[in-house]
Amino acid sequence: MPSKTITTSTLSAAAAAITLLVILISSILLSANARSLSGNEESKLKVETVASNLNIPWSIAFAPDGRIFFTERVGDLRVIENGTLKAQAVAKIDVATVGESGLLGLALDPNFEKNHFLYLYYTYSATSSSSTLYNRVSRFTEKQNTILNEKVLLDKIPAGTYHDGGRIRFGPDGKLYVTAGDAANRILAQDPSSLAGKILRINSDGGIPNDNPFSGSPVYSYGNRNPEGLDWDPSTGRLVETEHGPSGEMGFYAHDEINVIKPGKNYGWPNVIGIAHDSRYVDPILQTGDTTWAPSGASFYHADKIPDLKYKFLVATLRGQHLEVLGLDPKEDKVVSSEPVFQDKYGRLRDVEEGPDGYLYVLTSNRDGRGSPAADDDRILRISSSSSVASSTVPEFLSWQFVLPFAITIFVLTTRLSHNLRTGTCNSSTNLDGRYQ
Ligand SMILES: [Ca+2]
Repeated sequence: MPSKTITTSTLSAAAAAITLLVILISSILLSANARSLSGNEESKLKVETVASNLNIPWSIAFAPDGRIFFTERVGDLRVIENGTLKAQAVAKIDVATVGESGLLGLALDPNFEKNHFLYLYYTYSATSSSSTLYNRVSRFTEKQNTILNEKVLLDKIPAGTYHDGGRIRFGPDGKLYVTAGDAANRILAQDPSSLAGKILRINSDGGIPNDNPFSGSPVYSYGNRNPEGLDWDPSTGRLVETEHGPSGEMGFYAHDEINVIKPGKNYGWPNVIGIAHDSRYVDPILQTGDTTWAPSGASFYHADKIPDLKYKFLVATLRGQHLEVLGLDPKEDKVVSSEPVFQDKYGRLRDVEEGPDGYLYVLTSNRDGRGSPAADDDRILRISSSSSVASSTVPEFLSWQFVLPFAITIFVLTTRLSHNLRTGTCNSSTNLDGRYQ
């Protein structure tokens, strides 16, 4: 029978080795998972074309049954089913397509599986003979790749050749958020009675939520020049928005903005531009200075398929011709990292959305009159990870939150066990009675 001394030292050595091994393995795996975005992020991404020869795709949405709906600015709502783009449009909306206007935003109801409600944002002419344009948000019922029963939810949003906003997205609160541009009439952005130059918030039936910041009004924030993208940070719940800066107004250019949108706040346009340090207005958390991105659709990335992008805020840029990858501080409203990918590779980018498959879908906008379209433009691109390491994820049981307590527990137990063996006592909670005595 081995002596207590030999048993104790052998046990201690074995436990220490196990503890070290667990820490070592998890360190290796975690360091692989925690790669920073610095340098050559693009080489880790694989790009495939999902659909081509499109006409200015503007917004994309994923149905729970696997179908992918998207808008084309010329007025077509289209669908990809079983991986194939249907030649026939789901609907042809009678839109005004002057300059930046047309069929823009698209959202599916959070309860689409049951109610088949589909929401569109589009520009129309006030009358057939009028040059007055408006934008509106309407709800339709989708039925076997057609849409029926239009119900106008929000109407007479000022529209124009330029600055039509147009993104619509459901928030985690179940409300529908709408980005409205200033319609090139900048004074409207500061007018609380106008729907132009605002972030708007409505119920899914068009009603005004009781907790909106201005009673009876869909206005959620104001002083927004031409916002075209918004999403909610999964780690903090904050609403982050993209906004085009000036293109010659009052002699100013560029200064595109990323803003954290808070209810009832004034984001400055046209009284101030970029970061103004003026307490009357909320400053952007990022401005592009003299560089123009022309930021459009944007999404936070939630999935595990592309680990380097997890929780990053991704921005599709038009003039900038890249996808901007932004890291936001989880505690403060500030940007802590910024890296462009796909610079000049696919041209102008209109929207980026995460699919239910965990891949990213990016819409090009090279036929919008400002690009240099390739033969097969426009396209919908699917972004995945090119590296097998990057596409695998660290199992949850190897996360630090688990590993550290586990290692500490092993250490404490073995230390206590060694002590007990040396002193010949044993705590009943370690359940070792009879084994070593
Ligand atoms: Ca601003």
